[in-house]
Amino acid sequence: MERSEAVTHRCGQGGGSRRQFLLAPSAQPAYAWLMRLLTIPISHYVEKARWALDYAKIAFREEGHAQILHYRATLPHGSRTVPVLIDGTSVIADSTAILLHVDALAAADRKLYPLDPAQRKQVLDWEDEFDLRLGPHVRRVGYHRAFAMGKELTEPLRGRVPDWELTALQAAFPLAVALMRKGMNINAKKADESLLRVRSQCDAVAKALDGKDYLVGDHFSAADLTFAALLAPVLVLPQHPVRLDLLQLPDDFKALQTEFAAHPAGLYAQRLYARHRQG
Ligand SMILES: N[C@@H](CCC(=O)N[C@@H](CS)C(=O)NCC(=O)O)C(=O)O
Repeated sequence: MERSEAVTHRCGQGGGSRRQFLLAPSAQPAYAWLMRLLTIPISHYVEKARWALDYAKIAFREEGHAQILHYRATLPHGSRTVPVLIDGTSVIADSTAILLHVDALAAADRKLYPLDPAQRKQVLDWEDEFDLRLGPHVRRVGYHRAFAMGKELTEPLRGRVPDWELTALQAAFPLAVALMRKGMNINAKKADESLLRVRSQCDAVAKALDGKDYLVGDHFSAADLTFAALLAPVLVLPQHPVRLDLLQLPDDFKALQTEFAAHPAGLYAQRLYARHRQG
């Protein structure tokens, strides 16, 4: 009889907030496989997972999907959100759980979590903080301003999602925007509130860095990676594998980019991309 292998990853171990993820077994047979990463290519949580896999030099296949249509790929694996990593029989449906999984496989010089328990806790605490208090606000501000681009916003998906999904998303763009506005509570008032939250997170990071290169200890860690990946949508960085064309962006989005690119925390994120985002 086939055993139903439910794996639980605890995230934020030792940290203030605790999140648990029950991982459903995959239907994929357990023989030589390439890991699969189910994505919405422009998602910043996806970029966090993708960067960690690239940094660990782990081969994987990205299976990109258009927003909303991604449910066809993720719901059978028990997740509404991307990224979802499928590694043999394990399905890992959360970016922090993915980073922990990847880290366990990474070579010693490519680890993103320190071995020292106190430093490890600090890294996980920062990561939780960014996941919960930075990512959703960057997304809300970014989408609110980028929606004005209309269908152009979907162009970075070309070649990264099935053609029919892009065609469908573009054909139903106003409906998709309405659903996303509702699902993520995106409106002018909320976007303004989120902008204040992004600013205060950036100020807190700049204060914590206090001239240092990295948030915890002397090494690049999951804390640094998470901050840079989750702020990246408003920075529009040249090293980002999936980015919007800055010239095409609405003026109020360009203003966002100008503001955060010049912020000390934005400069730190840009340094992290330049130094550590080769893959
Ligand atoms: N806690 C999750 C959050 C991931 C997340 O919010 N993903 C968004 C894309 S940026 C998503 O899939 N949203 C689709 C939905 O909620 O329906 C993680 O860290 O992986």
